[in-house]
Amino acid sequence: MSTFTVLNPATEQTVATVPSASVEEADAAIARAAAARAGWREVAPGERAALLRAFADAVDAHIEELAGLEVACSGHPVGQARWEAGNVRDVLRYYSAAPERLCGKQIPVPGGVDVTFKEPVGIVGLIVPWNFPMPILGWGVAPALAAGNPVIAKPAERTPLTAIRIGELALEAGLPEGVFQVLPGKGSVVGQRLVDHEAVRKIVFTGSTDVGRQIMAGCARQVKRLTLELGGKSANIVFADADLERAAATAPVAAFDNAGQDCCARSRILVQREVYQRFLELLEPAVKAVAVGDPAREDTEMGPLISAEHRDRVAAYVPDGAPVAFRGSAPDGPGYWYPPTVLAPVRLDDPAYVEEVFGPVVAVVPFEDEAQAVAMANDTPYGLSGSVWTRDVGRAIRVARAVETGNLSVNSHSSVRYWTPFGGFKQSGLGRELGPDALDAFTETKNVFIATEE
Ligand code: TAP
Repeated sequence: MSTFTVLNPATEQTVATVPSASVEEADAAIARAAAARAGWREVAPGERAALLRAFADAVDAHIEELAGLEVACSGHPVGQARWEAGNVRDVLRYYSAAPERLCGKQIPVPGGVDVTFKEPVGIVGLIVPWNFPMPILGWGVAPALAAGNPVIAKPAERTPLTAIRIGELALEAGLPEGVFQVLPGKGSVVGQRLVDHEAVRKIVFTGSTDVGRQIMAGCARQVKRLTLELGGKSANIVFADADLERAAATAPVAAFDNAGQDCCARSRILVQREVYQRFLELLEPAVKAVAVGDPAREDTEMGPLISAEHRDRVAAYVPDGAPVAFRGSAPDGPGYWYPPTVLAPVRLDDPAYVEEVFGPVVAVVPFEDEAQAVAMANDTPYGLSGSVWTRDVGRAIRVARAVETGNLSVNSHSSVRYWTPFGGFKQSGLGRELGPDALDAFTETKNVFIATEE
């Protein structure tokens, strides 16, 4: 049996050794899901809702345990990890209201009655990345189960522990066997099998754009349903009339949350030329104040990167001689630490400005006017997130509409809430998660005409 060693990224110590499933084990899990499918679909809506609420309660009763696992496995600051476990609970509760509201339509037609039904799509394969192991799991599992589908989740190899525990909690809460399974293993083995197996009817993938492209090609062979949440290179656009103090105070969170390993990271800060210097002066103390260190401490704001390889990848974006304007701190000694780093001025063809770094590196560049700000924000194959800072309401709306991304915030650093839609334009993804419409991704509309004429 092959295994994967989970390391604590803050200490480099072994946390656990986890079995890595084979293709045969993936097939066995798919067979269990297939056996559970009809039974889960037939569970009465109110009962399915009650089971999801019981599942949410079980997660709620284990927030500290789950947070502790995420601190050890992913290096997330404990306060953040608690929020992430709470997000799984909240998303389960939100979608527990769905089974009793999966309403179809009655459409007027001559000669009879026409009704539509929202049928479950079938077995869902959920492929989760390492950067937000709990929330991204919950965003797929909760609506998929609510819509009546069995789910097989494949966590990332580096961060399987919280998913495994959440899978156990689902069983303890009373979900029938086979309805929600967690199958740790390699993407190229288990993930690929979920894509290739004909009994799996839908894939939900979050991860890199390169792997997303391969998965899309794989799904095309069977016209398999697919939701993709991929990379980003989002812009934080600061106009001269903005509340510069607030924009600068929140820019570090927007760029360095989860050590920048966040697809929504606003890793390009575009600042109107007349306030560019002033903004940098305000940003410097905010960046230096980010508390980087032991993720188990309550006051830590930023932990380590996920792995030594990933730290090397991030560091390659800041070679010797890179235009580092200023940096925050990072501990010495064991752990995959990298300090919050601000690049300015940068060339617009600098890879750190163009590519997704997925680490705590942000580039600050000036712009002249609104048209240029929008053009610069859109000059990327990605389109996931972004922010606009201005006191001019008309401009806020114009720019928010003109920037080609799926989630924007105005005068705020954050735009993700479980009851509002989340997803990308362009190469940042396909489809939407969260919010009321996410159920559509896990159901097929069936149209039935019933003749009433004699
Ligand atoms: P990936 O390497 O793309 O891995 C994501 C998941 O896919 C992992 O579980 C991985 O398994 C699996 N996988 C790898 N190859 C596969 C294949 N051929 N078939 C099926 N599954 C496969 O990304 P990552 O390194 O985990 O995460 C970082 C990237 O994800 C960043 O670029 C980031 O932008 C993006 N991301 C985007 C979002 C959203 S919401 N848009 C959220 C998080 C991350 P292994 O564990 O074996 O590698």
